[in-house]
Amino acid sequence: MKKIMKNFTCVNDIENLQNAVKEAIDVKKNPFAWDTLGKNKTMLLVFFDSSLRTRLSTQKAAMNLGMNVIVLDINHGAWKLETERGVVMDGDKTEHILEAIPVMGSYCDIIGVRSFARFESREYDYNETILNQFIKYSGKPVVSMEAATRHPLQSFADLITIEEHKKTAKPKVVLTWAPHPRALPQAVPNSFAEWMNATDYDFVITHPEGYELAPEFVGKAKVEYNQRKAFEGADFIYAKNWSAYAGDSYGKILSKDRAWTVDTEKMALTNNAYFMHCLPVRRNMIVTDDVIESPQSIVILEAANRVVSAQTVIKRMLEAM
Ligand code: AN0
Ligand code: CP
Repeated sequence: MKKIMKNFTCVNDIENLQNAVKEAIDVKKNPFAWDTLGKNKTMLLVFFDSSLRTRLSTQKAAMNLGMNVIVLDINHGAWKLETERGVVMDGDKTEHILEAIPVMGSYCDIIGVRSFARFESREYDYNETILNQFIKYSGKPVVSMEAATRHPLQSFADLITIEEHKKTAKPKVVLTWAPHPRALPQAVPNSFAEWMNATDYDFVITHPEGYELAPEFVGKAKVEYNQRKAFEGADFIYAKNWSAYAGDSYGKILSKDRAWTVDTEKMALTNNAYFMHCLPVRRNMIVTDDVIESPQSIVILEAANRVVSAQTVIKRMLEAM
């Protein structure tokens, strides 16, 4: 059956999760089975923000499908873009995004976009203003490579990794906040929560007071403010820092409390849980050296699965063309 996928921005774009994981495992086993699917097709990857994994894994995924790939760092070599309509462009911005997007779209068949939350306005970020302009004006299928509110390629890779490692049908998965020196977006935890809520796992979120995620992402998850209690019996610990979402504290750091760092003593409370993090990770802020280097740490396998999630998504888009 042909699966139509126009854009990939959230869990709903993947439809049946079990089928998607099965397809991903097939892709992983035989990555070159579809190496002519993307012949003479071009993937353009546009970065407004830094990346190591997303840049390399998405490129590799498209190459495995026989595509040509172009990567553009907007902030290095392209013109400075104005993103607001109606602005008199007499400042340092040379080009408007409303021309730049359809031009970029005219050079490719699929377009990937990375554009983080800016923290200037919660409304601007949570409306996914930049990503939605790409969807509206590029004329091509759009893959989110982490937008303001979600990081679906990461969450899909996380789900694949959990499915590969789980020892029970419904593992206990704990998303834990951990400290970080800079204000980070909620995209990774939002997205992880959205994907976990689409499974039947026992899903728990733990964070200090004030770090509540948007209710639409918390969904049916259990929120436990006592990190140690949350860790009890966990099969997977998924660590991530995020800044506050709520009202006036949106985008702010409320705590850098290293009592929340994931360490050996806390991991001992779990059911010999696997440790996960999307990377890049700050050692001894988010997680101690001992935990990230332990045999239970699957962060490298998790990152490797980014090729698998991206290839499954791009394959579906090519099949729908
Ligand atoms: C980004 C974030 O937290 O969204 C990207 C993670 C994949 N992390 C940093 O900026 C450190
Ligand atoms: N996990 C992840 O998306 O990493 P990069 O920011 O390096 O792409």
